[in-house]
Amino acid sequence: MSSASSPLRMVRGACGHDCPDTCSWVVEVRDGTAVKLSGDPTHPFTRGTLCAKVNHYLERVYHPDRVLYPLKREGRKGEGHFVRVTWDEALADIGARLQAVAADSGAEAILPYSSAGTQGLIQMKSLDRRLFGSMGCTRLERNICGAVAAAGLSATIGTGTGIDPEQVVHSRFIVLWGTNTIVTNLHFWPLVREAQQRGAKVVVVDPIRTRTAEAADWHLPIKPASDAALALAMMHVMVRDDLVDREYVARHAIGFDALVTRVRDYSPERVAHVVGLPAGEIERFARDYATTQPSLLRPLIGIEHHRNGAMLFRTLGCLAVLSGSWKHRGGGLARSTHALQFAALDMDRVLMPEVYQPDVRQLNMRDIGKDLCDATLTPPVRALFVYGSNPMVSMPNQQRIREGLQREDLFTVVHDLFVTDTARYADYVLPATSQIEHLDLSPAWGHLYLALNPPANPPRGEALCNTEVFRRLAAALGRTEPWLFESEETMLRAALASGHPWLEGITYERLWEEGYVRLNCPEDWRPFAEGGFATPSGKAELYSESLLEGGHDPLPWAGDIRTGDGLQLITGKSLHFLNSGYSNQERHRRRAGELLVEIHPDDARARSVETGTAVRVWNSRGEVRAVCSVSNRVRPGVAWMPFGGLTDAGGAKRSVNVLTAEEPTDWGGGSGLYDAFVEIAPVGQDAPAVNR
Ligand SMILES: Nc1nc2c(c(=O)[nH]1)N[C@H]1C(S)=C(S)[C@@H](COP(=O)(O)OP(=O)(O)OC[C@H]3O[C@@H](n4cnc5c(=O)[nH]c(N)nc54)[C@H](O)[C@@H]3O)O[C@H]1N2
Ligand SMILES: Nc1nc2c(c(=O)[nH]1)N[C@H]1C(S)=C(S)[C@@H](COP(=O)(O)OP(=O)(O)OC[C@H]3O[C@@H](n4cnc5c(=O)[nH]c(N)nc54)[C@H](O)[C@@H]3O)O[C@H]1N2
Ligand SMILES: [Mo]
Repeated sequence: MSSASSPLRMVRGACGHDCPDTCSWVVEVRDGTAVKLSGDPTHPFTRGTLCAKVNHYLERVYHPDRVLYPLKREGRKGEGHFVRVTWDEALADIGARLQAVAADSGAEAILPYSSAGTQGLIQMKSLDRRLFGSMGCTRLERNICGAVAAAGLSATIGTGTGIDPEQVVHSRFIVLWGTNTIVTNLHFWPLVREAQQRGAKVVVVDPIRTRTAEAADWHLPIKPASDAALALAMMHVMVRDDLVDREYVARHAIGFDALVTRVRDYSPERVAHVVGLPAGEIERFARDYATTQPSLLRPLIGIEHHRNGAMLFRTLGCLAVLSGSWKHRGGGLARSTHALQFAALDMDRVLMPEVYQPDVRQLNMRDIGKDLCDATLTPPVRALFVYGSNPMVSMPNQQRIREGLQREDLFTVVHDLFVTDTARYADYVLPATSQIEHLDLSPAWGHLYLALNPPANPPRGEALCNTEVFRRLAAALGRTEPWLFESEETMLRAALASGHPWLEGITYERLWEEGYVRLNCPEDWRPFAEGGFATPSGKAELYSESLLEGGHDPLPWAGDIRTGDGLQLITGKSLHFLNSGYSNQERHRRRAGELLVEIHPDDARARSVETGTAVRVWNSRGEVRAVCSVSNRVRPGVAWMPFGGLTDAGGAKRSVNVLTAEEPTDWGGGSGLYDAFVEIAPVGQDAPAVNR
């Protein structure tokens, strides 16, 4: 090592990926280059370990395929041929094109499209919302992740969140309900293990024997989408055997008598074939759950991707109320903490909803393919501005999205770090900064720490962060209002100055000093020990008048469990990809290996396929090639494939969203991604040899 090189600088920051953990990290920088990035061992929740992806984050930052300059399309959409242009040229043209669309068809013909590619506070949403909102562009319903869970739970308990996840160490009966903790929420697992070592029982409810299920004390391999039926059967047992916390329910809930009548229909014997579990096992699960206090339900996101997703969450809410577990430290239900973080921060000041044009049309992000192809939409979508999202891979019905993006009369801009599958169809690709190249605040959705992420390094090439792109775009559009040009620091200070007690003493300066700070949530915080639910009635609503008004059953029920021909395809998150991210990187592709479809031995036999057989996986929407893996990790009737991976760019046609449809959930505006049905046959064989 040369002695002339400047000293090593250590910069504390935090991961910005769409993941509950929001790991704190330390970046080591020498001569303007980040040379090492490692977990910050002092962080009480993430404890210095990083995941299989972020361990190699610097490879992503310095990847040869990073987009370093603005690119303009040459050749046909989808071919991926671009030429370098300057930011000024790009923004002048983009500005002029957006203005022309707005003048011609109205600003609603412009669709801004983003998700949580970075989930930092201001890079995810701030100046973009102000700019597009004040122009009157179509408003995107960003309901692909978490909105259904929140809507379903809210119907019962008035919120989509619950207790502080760190309190799990005090639980004695932990149900990881449709969440693959070890893969998707790694840093929660050591706390679960700590509880387990103190005598807690860990149960996993999942149709797949995931890594998490394998590490649990008890795995209930439920049939997909039947969780509400299981929860109702548990309530049946609790009512029948007098295991309901009657005092808690009498004081803090409404609709108990009606619920008692409802759960009569859900005896374990009657429900057994619906949920695919023996009645005796349901009985035992119900009794153990009710009698081992504190008991904690831990769902995250996965189960909301069914058409009855909101109802699945609503019934879990009811279960926690009947058990009275909210009274106990470590009891109740623990889900995303985003609502708590965002309630503490002054988000109105950041988002400025008061400057938005009223009554503009809303389009759901799930429907992007359908909407882009819909010539009858008034106005049709004529310009699309994508940032922090890769809808070609992550949204349902990929063929239709491709068809929409291929439209010659659609003007598309994509701001990203890489030429993603979506970006290949763009007229302009704009280079985005990585997390170590921009300033942000990272509110976690898996815990209650707030972290500051200062830039450790200048951006590579001409990459710009989201906020800077929207400032420059506002200028290109001839806008001059000062609130379109606020600095990152001004917005972050404003967000922190909410006056919320959980932010008292948590200043911008302190965050620079300490890196991360825990919100001032009381140590032993039991949000609903004394009721206080934020529902219309102020009580937990086992019977919901608001649902009735919305045209739903006011009482919990099994929900519309989707059935179909063939195997039900579950496409969950995978270890080596972060949604579609990392799938362009050799290391992660190699580790993920070939695209597998896992099915049960009975289903394999019926289709004359075995482990290693190259198969087609298809339905009426399209087809994906995969390699079959026969295993009893998967229950009969279910096929498992990992979500993520490349399509065009890798030439591998891997995206499982070829097979999913834009099917809405019962309420909450989400997507029934996991209610796809497929057939499987060896490559070269037209029809499966199945006896139905
Ligand atoms: N490694 C990695 N981590 C990630 C991500 C990633 O892509 N990779 N993505 C991040 C994001 S955006 C999110 S939203 C979270 C999601 O975190 P999770 O909610 O934990 O993830 P999912 O894989 O969507 O679903 C979890 C489990 O639900 C199961 N499941 C499916 N249908 C049913 C059902 O009907 N009933 C029951 N009981 N279980 C069912 C699936 O088999 C799966 O194992 O993970 C985050 N963390
Ligand atoms: N079949 C199936 N489909 C699914 C799911 C599933 O489980 N199964 N899960 C669903 C869920 S829960 C989610 S959250 C969605 C995720 O869907 P998306 O939000 O589309 O997620 P990603 O594919 O990770 O795309 C995020 C993009 O943002 C880019 N990015 C990162 N940081 C920045 C930045 O600072 N600025 C800009 N401009 N770009 C940045 C990344 O490079 C990446 O290309 O997918 C959904 N789709
Ligand atoms: Mo997500």
